[in-house]
Amino acid sequence: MSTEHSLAELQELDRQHHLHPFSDPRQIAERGTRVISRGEGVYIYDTEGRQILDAMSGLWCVSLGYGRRELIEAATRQLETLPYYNSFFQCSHPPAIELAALLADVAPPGFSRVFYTNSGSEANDTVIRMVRRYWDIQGQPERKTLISRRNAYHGSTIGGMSLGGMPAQQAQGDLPIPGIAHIGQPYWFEEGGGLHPDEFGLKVAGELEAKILELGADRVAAFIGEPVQGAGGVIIPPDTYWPEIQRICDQYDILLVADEVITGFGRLGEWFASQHYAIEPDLVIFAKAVNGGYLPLGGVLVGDRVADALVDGGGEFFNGFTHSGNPVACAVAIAALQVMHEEGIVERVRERIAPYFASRWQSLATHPLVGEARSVGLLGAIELVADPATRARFPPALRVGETCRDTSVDLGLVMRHVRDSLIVAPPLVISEAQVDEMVDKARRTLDSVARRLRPGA
Ligand code: PXG
Repeated sequence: MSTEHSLAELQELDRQHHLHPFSDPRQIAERGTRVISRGEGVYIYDTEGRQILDAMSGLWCVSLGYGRRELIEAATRQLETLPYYNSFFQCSHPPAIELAALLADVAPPGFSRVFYTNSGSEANDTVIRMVRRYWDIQGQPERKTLISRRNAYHGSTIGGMSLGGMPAQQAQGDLPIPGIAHIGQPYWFEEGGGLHPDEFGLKVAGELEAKILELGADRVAAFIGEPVQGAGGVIIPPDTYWPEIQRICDQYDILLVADEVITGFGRLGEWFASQHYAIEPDLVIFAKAVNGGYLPLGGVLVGDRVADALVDGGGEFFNGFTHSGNPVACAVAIAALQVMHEEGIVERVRERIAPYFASRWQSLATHPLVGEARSVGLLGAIELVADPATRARFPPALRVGETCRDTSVDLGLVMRHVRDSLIVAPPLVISEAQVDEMVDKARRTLDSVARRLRPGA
């Protein structure tokens, strides 16, 4: 159908009939949507055939690039064999079973079971109910509260967004729901002031202990965090942060939930970022790159402590979705894991491409618009500032981050902006030459915006 319409017609139909997630309809009406019609490798193409390097892997998910034959063929085969069956009421099917076993193989030690959802949001909602169920089974039903963080993102369902920590988003729909508390975030560049990053890491981790003591440890069910906050702006915690969070969770017997929707499946050069940061979570949330982002699939890796309780003492857990463990989505995930094993994708990220990306990305740090360039694995951020020496920001009305984002797309590079920072999460299969292209386009973006901000300079 899309081939029958010109770009202008598609944009008009989009405006008339399609309500978009996280988009201002007035902006869409004024500027039209960017209509992407094809993808190949790390590149996407718009309806006019223009090639754009997708340094966001779609929305952090197309980790193996577009057009992978193995994934397409796995989906096709499964559609022909069994496009749908469910896993409710003692039913199962080979793709969900085989994928569960493969996930147990790559999961951190102590994980042998998985609960499937279609998305990260549903997985977070599942976790809220699962940790409360766990404490019910333990005879501690008053342990209800989950502690999360400001500027976290855990999805956009009522539960996911309640766990999230973005006040403007939560104001829509009267969130958070009861039983969710928030502490600060380990965002040194924005909030660290004059503290050394290590000191700052300990300080914000200490807020967890203070919150537990305020609420009473016997009322706290779990702490949840993204190992690296993604949508919040690729916030890379100081080295001291996670060890201290782990210590506090252990001391007060609080379940630790790692939301690895963005960081899972090789993004940091380990299968999971929990391994990179030596976090020992009780539950791991995943989605996105589990099947290269080709079809909706998410879930919760359930550590043995919680899984054993659910299995041995729980009876029926009233939670699940029509498409929990959809066979086609699972078949593509099996193919994606096979590609990752065969091509050594995780090792390639850790040993080759992440170090190369880090050095090239760091070269942007001296640009006059840049206050900090940071990266971990294949996640990168740059902080846009009016004065690198004082970290002073531009006036928000100038919308410098958004201008940079728009300019970069015009130059053939998808970056995302979060307020006045720019972030990237390129496909794990990106080559060195494509990293060069990405960083060169990012630099040209900064040059172009700097010229507009300071015409005389
Ligand atoms: N947890 C984390 C850490 C996420 O990043 C979700 C949960 C929710 O997953 P689903 O599959 O329900 O979307 C996410 C999703 C962005 C952006 O622009 C980030 C996400 C989704 C859409 C846009 O940064 N993250």
